[in-house]
Amino acid sequence: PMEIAPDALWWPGRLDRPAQEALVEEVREVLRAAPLFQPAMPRTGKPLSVRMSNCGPLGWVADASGYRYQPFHPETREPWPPMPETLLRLWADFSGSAVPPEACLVNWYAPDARMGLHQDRDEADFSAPVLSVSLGDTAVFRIGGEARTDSTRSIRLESGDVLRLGGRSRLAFHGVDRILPGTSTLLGVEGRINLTLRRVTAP
Ligand code: MD3
Ligand code: FE
Repeated sequence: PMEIAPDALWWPGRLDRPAQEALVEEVREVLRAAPLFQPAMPRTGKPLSVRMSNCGPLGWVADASGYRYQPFHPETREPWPPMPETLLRLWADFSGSAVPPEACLVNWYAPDARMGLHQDRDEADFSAPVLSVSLGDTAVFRIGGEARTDSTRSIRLESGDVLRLGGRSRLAFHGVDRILPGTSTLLGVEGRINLTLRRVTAP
């Protein structure tokens, strides 16, 4: 892998096309049980452009009352569907963590969606890495340091890429500047899916 920031490892094209297709099928099954919802900014209630869902015991949600992890879908109130075996295996292969992931956030980017520069701080355990898998259209991804003003570098995350954010990169600022529509045929529509697998609770 390539180290794109201290302790941030990037495996470009790590999943071949059949593996990507199998993952997309599993994501579709997750989304049948737990439909995409539109998260909103705390306080203002301004909608984020990325739509989301989750699988696993806990899921990340965002609404006017705040950002948090909870065990059920914010609209259906149903428990999140189980984490597919394929994702558990990916975590075992890439995370370097001996314990299973507790949450998989599914992010859906329409061609015009983006994600502003932010830190992931809603987890009670920063010792475990975050594992990201990209599917569909390419994203222009930006990563900096632990201060918002630190310099950033940007890379193009393509379908099948795997990224592990651990150690010194776990609290790095990062975001998605834009999607490059039409760069992948995987999903049959323009847009991108990103999966992030995480530990959430204190060790
Ligand atoms: C760096 N997702 O869900 S994945 C997120 O492409 C998020 O959907 C982006 O940022 C996406 O919070 C980026 C790569 C990623 C994920 C988590 C990180 C980079 C990270 C956590 C810490 C540092
Ligand atoms: Fe993030």
